[in-house]
Amino acid sequence: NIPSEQWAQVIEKQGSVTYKKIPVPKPGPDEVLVNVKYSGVCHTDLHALHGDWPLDTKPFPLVGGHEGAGVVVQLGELATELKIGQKVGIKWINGSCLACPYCQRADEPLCAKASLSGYTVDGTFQQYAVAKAAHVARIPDECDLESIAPVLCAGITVYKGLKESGAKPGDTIAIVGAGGGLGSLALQYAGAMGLHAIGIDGGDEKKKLVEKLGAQTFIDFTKTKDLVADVKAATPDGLGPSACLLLAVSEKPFQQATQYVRSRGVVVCIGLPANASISAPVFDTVVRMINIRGSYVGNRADTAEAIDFFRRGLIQVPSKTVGLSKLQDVYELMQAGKIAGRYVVDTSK
Ligand code: 8ID
Ligand code: ZN
Ligand code: ZN
Repeated sequence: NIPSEQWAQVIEKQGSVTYKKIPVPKPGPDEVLVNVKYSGVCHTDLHALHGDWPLDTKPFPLVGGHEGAGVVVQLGELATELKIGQKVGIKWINGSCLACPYCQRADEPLCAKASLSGYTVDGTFQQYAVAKAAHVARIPDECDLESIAPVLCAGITVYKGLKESGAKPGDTIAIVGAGGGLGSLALQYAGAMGLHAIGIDGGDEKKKLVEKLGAQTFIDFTKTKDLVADVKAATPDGLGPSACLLLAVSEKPFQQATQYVRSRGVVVCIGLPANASISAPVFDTVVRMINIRGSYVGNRADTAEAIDFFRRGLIQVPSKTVGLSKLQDVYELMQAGKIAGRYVVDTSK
């Protein structure tokens, strides 16, 4: 009983979405059709809406969304490893070639042929979406689809970023953009991994959330007179955090992090502000042995691990749910920087 039409939020022109009925897509042989119940709204969806990245989307109409949690309702003939009714997630990496040198080493986010949900293929802001069977996230039956949705991009990405940071239990890590979607999950993954977190963001609502999620210190970037000194002072020995996760959608913190991270520290770039660069003095980078690196979502094993942290009850996602029909309102709040945590949309409303 798969309908032929469904509700979706469609980008027909840059900058706005239209809530309308569109045909239900059909899965190819190596794909599944997923009845998306809930989808998180990631800041990446806003970048897609505005077209502010140096990467083309598919031609419009485009359905955004890549934190979709739902159940399998139809299997392509080769998708024998999944079952009808099974809980799955559609993540940013919708599919990859599985054959190139990166895919062979399970670095599938680096695959030049990777398809991206809600960007190069239609995503999860619709009731029925298609994804490659090999790539859909396997969600254990006991997990609640509404609360796990944000794990499917935000959770995987920050979990991977924390692994890339090399931080060890007992280390202090700075989380920049700590009150946003990725940030609020980063605080909890960091806590579950035995790290101390310094949360950096702006405003009292984000301060409250960041402290509730276990940060040892909150630093308000809109109020501090010397952010670099404040971050260093927040570490027990005053030498600065061992690592920093940059999740903010703004260039300035990318320049600051190399100054407050401790010597031999790791600066992990994850946020993707439009037209931004990162630069650091060569002298300091050399004599303080600073590492600057990027981290991009996660592979299928990172996905399974990030989901397992959630299954074990270690990750509570601070989210608000509204109907899919209200997506434009969510985008406006996000644009204004007013979202503490994550918004999730319910595709049935
Ligand atoms: O794989 C990846 N690398 C990946 C995966 C998913 C998302 C990258 N991203 C990118 C998104 O495209 C976006 O550019 O990460 C960025 C953050 O996504 P998000 O967490 O979904 O965005 P948000 O909920 O709007 O949170 C951003 C937070 O940054 C704060 C804001 O106040 C907000 O809470 N922030 C800003 I803007 N400037 C700041 C600053 N100077 C700042 N926090 C501290 N200092
Ligand atoms: Zn995302
Ligand atoms: Zn590949």
